[in-house]
Amino acid sequence: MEMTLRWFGSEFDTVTLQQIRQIPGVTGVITSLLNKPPGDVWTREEIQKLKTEVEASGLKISGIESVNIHDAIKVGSSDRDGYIDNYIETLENLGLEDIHLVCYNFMPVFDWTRTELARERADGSTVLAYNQEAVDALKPEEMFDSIAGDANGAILPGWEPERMAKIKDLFAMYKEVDEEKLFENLKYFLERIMPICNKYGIKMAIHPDDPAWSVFGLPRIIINKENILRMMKMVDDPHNGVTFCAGSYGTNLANDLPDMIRSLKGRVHFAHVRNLKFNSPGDFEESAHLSADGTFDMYEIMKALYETGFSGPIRPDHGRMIWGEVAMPGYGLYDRALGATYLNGLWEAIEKGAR
Ligand code: CS2
Ligand code: MN
Repeated sequence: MEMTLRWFGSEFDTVTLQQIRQIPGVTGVITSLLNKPPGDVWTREEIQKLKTEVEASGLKISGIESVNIHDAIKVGSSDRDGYIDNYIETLENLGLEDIHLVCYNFMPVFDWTRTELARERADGSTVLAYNQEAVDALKPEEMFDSIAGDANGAILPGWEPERMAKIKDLFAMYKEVDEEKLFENLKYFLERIMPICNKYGIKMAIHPDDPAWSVFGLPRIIINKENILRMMKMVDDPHNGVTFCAGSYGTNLANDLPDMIRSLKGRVHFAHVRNLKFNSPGDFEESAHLSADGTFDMYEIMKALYETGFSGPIRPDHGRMIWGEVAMPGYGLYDRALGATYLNGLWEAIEKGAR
């Protein structure tokens, strides 16, 4: 595996490439052109510029998170082919720039959903948290306002104000889309992009829906073992793979995370490894990465990755806000650096123990 950190680009991130470079064992970043609206082509020049900047710091681009999918593709509307053509062009430009991993998601309207961005814990750190009763009490259009105030001024990826302003239209677009339709539209998209992925060796890594169930009545499909195996089978190409995000699949306690990793052998192209602490099945918070601080056995998760021969990029996911840092919620430097170091330690022990 290759230890990485997510980096949003110098214009948007409070964390610098130089800081990331000093985290022991981190050799690459997972990045994006954050200001590109879904559906636009990423030009070679733009990608080159990003790459030059990252490489000048001594790091590499280990993958893109995310090239977002336009809603027309998810809904399957009549104009989807033009957007897929643009996506293919972006993939080609990434391939030509020697970038071979693309993370994306197929979540309708909302990307990840949390009800608090700064829940205070006993040690004074703050974390992102989710409470089902709080969601049930909100209308979708209130969701954005209810969390935006806690974002430390950052624009949250997936929650861009321009998109949220059109939230009612977005909901209307998805009215006729149920789970079956979403699967069909995903299949259509993947079948169209697989030739370019094969040509350039680009691994597509779908990110699970977070939380892993339907919110506000919207269909969600990338939520459990059954559905993800169905997806792997429906487009049975090694370039059609997954981002195994422990914190997202883990929102549903019925998901056995190490077992899911084992069942996806060879198709896990990217891993997000983080922990959650459940206070009840409908209430969880994003704890420190350490097993002892949360509900998951992080050793077993890393061991399943190791034993299935996982060799792709891995990154700590959302961290707590600690030591007075002000940053995009979940994406400060300090706790993610601790997470990377912890995950590296687990990996070293597993690797040496296996000899
Ligand atoms: C990420 C997702 O910050 C996060 O919660 O895990 O937003 C993720 O980047 C996207 O869903 C991937 O397309
Ligand atoms: Mn994730």
